[in-house]
Amino acid sequence: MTPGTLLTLAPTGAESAKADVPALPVTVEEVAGTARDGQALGAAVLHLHVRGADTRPTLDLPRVREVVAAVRESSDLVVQLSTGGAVTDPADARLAVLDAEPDAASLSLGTVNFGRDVFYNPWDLIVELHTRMQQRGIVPEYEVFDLGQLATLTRLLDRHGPPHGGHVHVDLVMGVPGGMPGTTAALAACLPFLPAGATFAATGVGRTSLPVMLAALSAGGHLRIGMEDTLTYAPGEPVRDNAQLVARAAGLARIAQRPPLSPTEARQLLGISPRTAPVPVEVPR
Ligand code: KMH
Ligand code: ZN
Repeated sequence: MTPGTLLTLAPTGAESAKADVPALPVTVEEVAGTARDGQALGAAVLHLHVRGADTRPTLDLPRVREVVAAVRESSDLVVQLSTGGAVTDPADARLAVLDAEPDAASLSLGTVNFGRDVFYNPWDLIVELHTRMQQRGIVPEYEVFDLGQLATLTRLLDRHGPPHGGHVHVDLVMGVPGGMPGTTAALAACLPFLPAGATFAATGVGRTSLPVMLAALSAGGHLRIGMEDTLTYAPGEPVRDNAQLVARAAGLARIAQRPPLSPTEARQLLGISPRTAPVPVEVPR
């Protein structure tokens, strides 16, 4: 059993509009504050989609660099940039995100229906992301939306070698309309197909958030939480802010006797070099 729980905070995503969800962090200051508060409550990794000054999703490199720098100023979180972006983003712009020099980046392992849209992840893009991350010392988090994408991961590692840092970490993204359901049975079905030595986290989108969290903890997995995936805290009760979701996940992790890992411990687990000057943030254990 893994000793602690890696909490990845995905605070914003590319799908919700600020006008519809005022608590969504979109400005540089809001994202930096969310990172600081998230770390104080137990988050160790920030899965980051950047918004422009107009609050809409953007892959504009100067803006991405600005937000990455602000997060590093305000927290010690591992900065994991999304290379998934929005469903409308072209492959070259998604690849260019790596130029912002994050610690880590997401890497989606297959095309999936995404509600009424299609999230395109053809094999050649997967290979290009994997090999560019190897070359640049960026650690991937492999995003898996369906069971067959774990077979793609095995093929990728067999043909193109291990990721930078040598450790394979997978996030099972469950409950997307078009992907695998957010159920204990689906999570359990994935586990035998993880590469040897890999760790996994799970994310339950929407109302699957809580059952997926409990299933992942019971199976020794880690957690991704945040307003990218979950906007309702309980039936009829909108999420107040990302801190509320981190606090709930940290509490469940402590109940499972696998308390949240610090950013330093997360770096060790994921094979990311330590930060030279960590930002001191008090974390209750
Ligand atoms: N926004 C989704 C289309 C990722 O960040 O890598 C893709 C996504 C996955 O969120
Ligand atoms: Zn994302």
